[in-house]
Amino acid sequence: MAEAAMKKPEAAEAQDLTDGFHLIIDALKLNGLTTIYGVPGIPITDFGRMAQAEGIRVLSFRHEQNAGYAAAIAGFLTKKPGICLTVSAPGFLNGLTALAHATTNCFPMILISGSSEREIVDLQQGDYEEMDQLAIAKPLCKAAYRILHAQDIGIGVARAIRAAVSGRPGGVYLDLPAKLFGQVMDAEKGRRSLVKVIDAAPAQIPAPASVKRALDVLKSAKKPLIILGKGAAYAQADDAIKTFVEKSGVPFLPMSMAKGLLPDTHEQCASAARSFVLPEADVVVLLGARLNWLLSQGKGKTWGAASAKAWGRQKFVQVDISPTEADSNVRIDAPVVGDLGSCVAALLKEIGPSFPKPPAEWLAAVAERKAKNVAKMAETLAKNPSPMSFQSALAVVRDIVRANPDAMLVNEGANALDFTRSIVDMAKPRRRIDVGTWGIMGIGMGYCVAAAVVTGQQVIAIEGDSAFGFSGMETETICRYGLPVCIVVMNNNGVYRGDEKNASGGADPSPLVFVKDARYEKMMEAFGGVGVHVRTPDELRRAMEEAIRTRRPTLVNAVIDEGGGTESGRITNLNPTAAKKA
Ligand SMILES: Cc1ncc(C[n+]2csc(CCOP(=O)(O)OP(=O)(O)O)c2C)c(N)n1
Ligand SMILES: [Mg+2]
Repeated sequence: MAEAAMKKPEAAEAQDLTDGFHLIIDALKLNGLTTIYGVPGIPITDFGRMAQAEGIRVLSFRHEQNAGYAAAIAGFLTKKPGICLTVSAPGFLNGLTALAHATTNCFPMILISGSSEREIVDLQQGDYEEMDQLAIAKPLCKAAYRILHAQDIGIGVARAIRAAVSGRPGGVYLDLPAKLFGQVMDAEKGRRSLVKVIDAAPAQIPAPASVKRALDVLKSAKKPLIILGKGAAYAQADDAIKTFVEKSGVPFLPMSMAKGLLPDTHEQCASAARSFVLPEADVVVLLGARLNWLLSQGKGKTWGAASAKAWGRQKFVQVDISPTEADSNVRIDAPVVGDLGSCVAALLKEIGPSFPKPPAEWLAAVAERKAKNVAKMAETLAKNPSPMSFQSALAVVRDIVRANPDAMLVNEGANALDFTRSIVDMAKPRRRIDVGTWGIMGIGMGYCVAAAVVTGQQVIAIEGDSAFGFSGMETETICRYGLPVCIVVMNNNGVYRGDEKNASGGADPSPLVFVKDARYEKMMEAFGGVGVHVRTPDELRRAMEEAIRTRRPTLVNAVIDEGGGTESGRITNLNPTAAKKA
């Protein structure tokens, strides 16, 4: 009954009219976009209600940034744009970080924001939540559009979808002024104005000559290496990628969100020998991985060069959807431009059964280094110190993830991130989602909600205590929707570590430390979820097993040695230091 009342105004029904509200809903549904992540308010409150009434899943968050991160990662997981819905000015701005994050990470997302009266905003006459949102969004996304008239909704939504998913995916901004929602038009004309987007992300086939060149370069290698990036994970070409890597016999390194494309336990996986294979390799095949800071821009000591800006001696094959990615940092000897799936299919077709395997000495050297590092790590993992170390806690998480290979793993923090990435093996593609290109804190709870909603799987979130704080209020959202999320807060009392002192000797704590022994688990209890405080690996194991068995929203507050972390985790070297001599 309430549904019918919300559907359409009586009068409009009688005259067979439709309105902006319903045209937007119909346009989204027509294109299979059936989940919205957002925060309600003027001018989109009714829109959210009506969308829910019309069968769209509308997930309300406590802060737009978290809704935006949810939309962004939903885009990564589904190859359809994730939809975030925000109110004007402040809500829009809160969502904007996530839109920029989506663009930087090449995730398809559409930020739909209500906006205030154009004529008042443009004359700067002080409207409610006045802001020229389109202009502000533009530099932070792949494309930005505004729809002024109901008859343009079909085309506007279609353009937004195409821009988000075609070519290199990214964030798109769609500005919907308040007046648009209420506009009416003939229902039949409205229906005909809608556009079902055909082939939104068309295959982009690589040039045959580029494929041949790439394989020639690879064939010439004495010490080849394949690096899998999250572009390879995004492509959902898992079988082809696995076959290519296995047929080539080349050791591979997964970037963190590409972990699981091939299992981390695969014999060709060189993760445990990363610092050996990067400087030693002579030919590197980049599959959907960019040579950004995460790979030291392809140069410097990481790659065996003499100094920070110098190039190593590697030759690079780069497979990427964007033609301008090649030569962005160092020379690319064989660029292969196309969508990852088509490129790998083309490489596979050409590779043939007689393709030479990498020299045995190289494989043996990688295997030897790997074995040494794995043995060293096993020693650390076997220890059982009190309080727990990151490693002794994560040894438990590793076992739990191994036993639940379909579970989604969300991960953020500094030490909490770096240790998890290296200790917790992934067995399947797109199960690990993390801070991405920016090393951004705050993605945690938004990612948890989207991961649970999109996959229906158990979600395990390994969170630094600082990282968790950025989105912790969404524990209410997780409880409200009853999502199977188990959050483990690696509680070391602060950012990087919890034992730092105020150098002035004053009463304020160091900028890096928090309230000692904070009881984060009570946040989950406050909303009806399960909170557990654990001090030992056994307690942690029991709490996680119980969370997974019951699928109840759970927060495990894991007490970790406050002196066990290092500044910025693995990227201490990126902190600026003064050049002056001591
Ligand atoms: C949005 C954002 N703000 C700030 C930072 C800087 N930063 C990097 S890691 C981090 C928190 C690290 O502490 P925690 O999450 O507790 O991890 P730990 O190293 O203690 O395990 C912060 C604030 C960031 N990366 N992103
Ligand atoms: Mg911490």
